[in-house]
Amino acid sequence: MTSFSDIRPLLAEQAIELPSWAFGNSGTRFKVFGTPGTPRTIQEKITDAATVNDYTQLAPAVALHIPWDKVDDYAALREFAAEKGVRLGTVNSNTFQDDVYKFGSLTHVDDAVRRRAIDHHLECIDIMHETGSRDLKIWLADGTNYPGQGDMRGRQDRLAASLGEIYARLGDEQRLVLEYKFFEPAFYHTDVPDWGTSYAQVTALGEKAMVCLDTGHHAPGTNIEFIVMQLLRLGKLGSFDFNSRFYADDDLIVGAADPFQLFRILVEVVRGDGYGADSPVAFMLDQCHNVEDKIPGQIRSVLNVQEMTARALLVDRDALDAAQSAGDVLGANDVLMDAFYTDVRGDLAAWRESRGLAGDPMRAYLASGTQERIAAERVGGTQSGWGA
Ligand code: AOS
Ligand code: ZN
Ligand code: ZN
Repeated sequence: MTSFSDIRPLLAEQAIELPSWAFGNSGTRFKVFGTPGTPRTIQEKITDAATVNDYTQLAPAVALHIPWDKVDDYAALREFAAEKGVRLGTVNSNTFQDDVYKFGSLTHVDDAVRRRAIDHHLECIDIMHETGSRDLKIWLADGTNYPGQGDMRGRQDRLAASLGEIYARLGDEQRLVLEYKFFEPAFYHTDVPDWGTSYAQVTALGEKAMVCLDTGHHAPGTNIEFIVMQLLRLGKLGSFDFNSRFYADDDLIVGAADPFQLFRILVEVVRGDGYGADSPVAFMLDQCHNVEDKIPGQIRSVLNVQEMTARALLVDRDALDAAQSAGDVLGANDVLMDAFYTDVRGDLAAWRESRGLAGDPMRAYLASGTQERIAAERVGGTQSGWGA
């Protein structure tokens, strides 16, 4: 039987990167709601991310988005983050907002557009050298809306060539992670729609290229934990974008829609040695807050990941192996469900208190007055938002 005291040291190894854009306003294609206290600068976004880390000790890094988080002096930004107790993490490129990319970016038929998209990624790599970031994350909006609109084969070949140029610029310690998404904004075909395509593309590049799995980017009913298992088995799971979804790419609080799915994913992460300080898998959130406050929204998410990680670590592997080997269908299922149904909240609260944190970080944050203070202080200027 695995007990909570067995997993205590492992819990300290959890690190979840927060996306800078989670702290800006976001919405749907119908409306973006402004929220009092929303950051106006990247420094204020980093400050808010650091607040999440102060209350949880789970979020030591902030992912940047270029150009939304562009600054003149990245060394100064790196120092600013360090003063707040966090570091700058994954750099996310953006080839989905300029008119020139209407018909694609790294896959475009026009060499001039493709060149521009490649150069944007080279600029991101230069920035990564200054920020000290390891990973370049590429998510492409490339695709078509109608059968016949584009030559899917040609687009795939151009994608490979473009990625090859970007990959060649990576430093020894840097990596490229290629994110897949089955649809949206393109509705007929997407150029990197699934893990297989991402895997094929990154495998052709080399060891420093890996797959990024966004939990919201699959068709309903997809067995995501199977994909996690397979990518870990193949040594190609580079990172997660955690969020949850009810319908499409909803980018909701992690574990809000389906905590059991989050548990099943984390069980495979643990099983495949994807968890822990030495793991090559970066845990990130990719989440937007349309109607709720952003800092507590991020606190909720990292706590949900921590809670399900604890439950996944509690799975009694020996008992599970024995039941599986014996063909004990219901016994094996019982072992898994026992871990899932274990309420770890009390033990986690005590564990936090032993590390100088509030047992209930969410309640402590809400009682701290921070939300009211930033709402009062951050008047004037322009609130940041998805796309700005
Ligand atoms: C888009 O759907 C993807 O999830 C991206 O990972 C992400 O939302 C984007 O890169 C933010 O800029
Ligand atoms: Zn994502
Ligand atoms: Zn997404």
